[in-house]
Amino acid sequence: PHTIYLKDYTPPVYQVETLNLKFELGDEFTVVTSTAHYQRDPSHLGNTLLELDGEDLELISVQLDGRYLQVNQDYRLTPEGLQILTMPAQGSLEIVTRIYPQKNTALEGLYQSSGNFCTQCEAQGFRKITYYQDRPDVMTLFTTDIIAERAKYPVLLSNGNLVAAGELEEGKHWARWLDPYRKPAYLFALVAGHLKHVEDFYTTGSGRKVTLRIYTEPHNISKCEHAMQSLKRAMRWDEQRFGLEYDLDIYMIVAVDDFNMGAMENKGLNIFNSKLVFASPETATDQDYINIESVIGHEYFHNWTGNRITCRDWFQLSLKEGLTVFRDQEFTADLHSPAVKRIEDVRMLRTFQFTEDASPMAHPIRPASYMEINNFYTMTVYEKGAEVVRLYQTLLGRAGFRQGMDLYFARHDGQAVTTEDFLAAMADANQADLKQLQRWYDQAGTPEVKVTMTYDATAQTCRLHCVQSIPATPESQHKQPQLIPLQVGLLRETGADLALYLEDQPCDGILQLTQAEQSFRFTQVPEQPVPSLLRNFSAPVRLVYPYTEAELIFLMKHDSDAFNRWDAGQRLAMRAFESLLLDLKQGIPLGLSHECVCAWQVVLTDENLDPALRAEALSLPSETDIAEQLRPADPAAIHQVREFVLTTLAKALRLDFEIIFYRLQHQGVYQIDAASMGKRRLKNVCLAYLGHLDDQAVPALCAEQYAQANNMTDALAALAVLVDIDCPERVAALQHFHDRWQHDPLVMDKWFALQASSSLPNTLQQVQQLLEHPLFDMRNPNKVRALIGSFALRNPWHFHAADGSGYAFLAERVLWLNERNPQVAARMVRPLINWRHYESGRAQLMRGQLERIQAHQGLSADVYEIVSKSLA
Ligand code: B3K
Ligand code: ZN
Repeated sequence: PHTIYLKDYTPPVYQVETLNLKFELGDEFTVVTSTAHYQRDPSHLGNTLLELDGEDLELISVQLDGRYLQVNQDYRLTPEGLQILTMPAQGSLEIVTRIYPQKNTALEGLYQSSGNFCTQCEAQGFRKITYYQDRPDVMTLFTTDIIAERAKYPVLLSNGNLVAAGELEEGKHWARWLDPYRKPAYLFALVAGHLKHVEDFYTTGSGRKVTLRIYTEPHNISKCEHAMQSLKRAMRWDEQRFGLEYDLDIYMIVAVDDFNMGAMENKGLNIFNSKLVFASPETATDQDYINIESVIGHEYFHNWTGNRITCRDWFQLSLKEGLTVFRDQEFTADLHSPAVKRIEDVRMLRTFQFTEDASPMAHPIRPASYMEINNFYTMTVYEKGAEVVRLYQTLLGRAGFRQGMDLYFARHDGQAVTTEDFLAAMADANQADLKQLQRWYDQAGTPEVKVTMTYDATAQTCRLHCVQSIPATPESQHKQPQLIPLQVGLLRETGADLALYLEDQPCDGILQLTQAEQSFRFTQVPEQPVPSLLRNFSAPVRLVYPYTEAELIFLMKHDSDAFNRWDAGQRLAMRAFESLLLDLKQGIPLGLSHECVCAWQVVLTDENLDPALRAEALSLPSETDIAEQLRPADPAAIHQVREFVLTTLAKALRLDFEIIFYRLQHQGVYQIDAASMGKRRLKNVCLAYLGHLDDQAVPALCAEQYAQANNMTDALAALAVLVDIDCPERVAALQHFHDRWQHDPLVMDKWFALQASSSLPNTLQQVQQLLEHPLFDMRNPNKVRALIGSFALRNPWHFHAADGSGYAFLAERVLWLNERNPQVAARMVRPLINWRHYESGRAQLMRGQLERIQAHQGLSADVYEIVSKSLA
């Protein structure tokens, strides 16, 4: 595999005016006829080579303006595709290819899922359908004809509007779809199958009536209502918040069981992993409901940020993904609790993106090079990308941000653009100088901001001294300072916020860090304050400040910023873990300070605090978080120390946990509003703590909740506690769950995932046995993620078993997947890549498995890129 560089970008020589596709879908193979009208860019006078991408295609014929072309004379086949050697300035090319969707296990291009046809073209799947310039800066008008047997494939769908349909001989039928908007090939979609749909309508702000449809296999048709309502909420929200209306007469979503990712924003025809569509109280958790709403929103929002304005090239991926994630975050925040949403997003960012940014795969949100673009659909491009978009809003305010968006659409609608174009629109609309923000796009690594404070009682001034540094990452050793908005507050002894004056000027609390080292002097500060720093997580950085335990406890109680109240608790816990790990090493008996325990008691019992926020505060940093922050990591010690803290809190606060648990126990009719979800969350956090008590009553309590639950959230929460306890109730509940849900693959994914994350000693053995379970299927990405992904990512203690058995298991699965589904294989190998962060014994074992994978013959580009970079 070779490396592709951003600096080598050149615009396409030919553009395509129209593209007509004809699919003859068969039992064994599919014949694709593509007719494209090409137009050479007038600036390229002499260039007559037209290069088309193609992969795994059987070429049948090529015609130029009605004349059959001869191989080697008129065209040439290369490992990358097809070259037309004598292409005129304009001409129609008809290419016929044969493809084998039924044999497509990579789930990229045209493939089958549950016997139905579907496509996944982003990023470069279209080249597995026909020879074409498979790059996002080639946009054209698509017309798609689909021909198939009516009995097997009664529903035939593609992008845009259905313009004609009819019957053919031998039980076949056809349909023609026309998409009136120019689009790149990655947004093409086709679906054919035995599907049912639910239908609803949405009237846009300007009064156009849009038909909304969700297609599924018939047995799931009753589980689409939440997705439909979510879609309508998203359509309304985008009009209200960004003034953006939908632009076609129909919006279709198709749910499929076999899908590499979550969902895909194909124009007018989204294809979704069924996991992100189906919901009913019995089968979906609160988190599933929220995820569905957010991803339905995300794909819908892409219609403007991604489809109407797309990326010039794949290095610009964050242009659409960072922006669209930011939009879906704001959507969820506006509809539910902004504080809870912020906390959850930051928790995920810190656990997974910070880890990625400190790994051998670290890359800027706009990478400068890649081998396999599918490896760059990352936490960095998506989540850090969204944080960078948020920087604009923090700096410009909501209104300024909106003006920037308006200008971005006004300038670039219908175009394929770059992240610089986005930055320029934001800057120009606000007459602001944002040049320094460019560094966020070009430099990888999580910036560290070290703050110290000095207070001068005589002058009544308070100085914050800030030092920023960005760690070296593979793409560069020396970094330039970035523009970091640091939102701060100063708390009085009463806990109230002081009014802020910077050098006697009133200040809104947002400090702009632009240099490696910088001081800010607050005046009119009558008493020594406690600083609240990086409020609402105003930038994706690691903030370092020498807080005392007492100061953190004070912030936990008083900070007016809900995010920082939560974060103070996380810092307090992290401090405790750090010192306990030292004690453990030195053989000192473990203990937790009385003040610490009381601090959590205060949060737990604070009836004025939103239950969801109390639940967040009680959810301590995960073992993965601890491993990432306290290196080199010893996963066994981390597990022991974290269990110690949970058990200590459970014992000390048992009565409080019980009181709250019993008070929230029965809530009557299941509702999915934020308040009900918050209560369930708090109740189940209490149950999880109680699960750490060595008490006969606990399994019984869980078994009872499991049996009584009228919703999946409560049932699963009880089961999650039971899977960590070796008791008859565990066996009975797992068996019951299996028997009750064996007909429902999505629910069974939860059953597999639960067992893979168990802390009981024989978990790896259990996981290996589950591979053989009749309902397990290695070819289904959801199953792989549920069983193998959960084990490697959600069960660090067992995955990092000191004998290396977890690593060997993962490597073997990666090699199995490598042959069949490289994208999923490359995802699964990632838990090994941060081997340098672990103590030397484990580090060597992890490296050994990476070397074993690297030595394998026939490694896909996807896996090769990750493994070779992590060993470099
Ligand atoms: N754009 C798709 C991701 C496609 C992944 C290609 N390997 C989903 C999304 O971000 O909305
Ligand atoms: Zn997206």
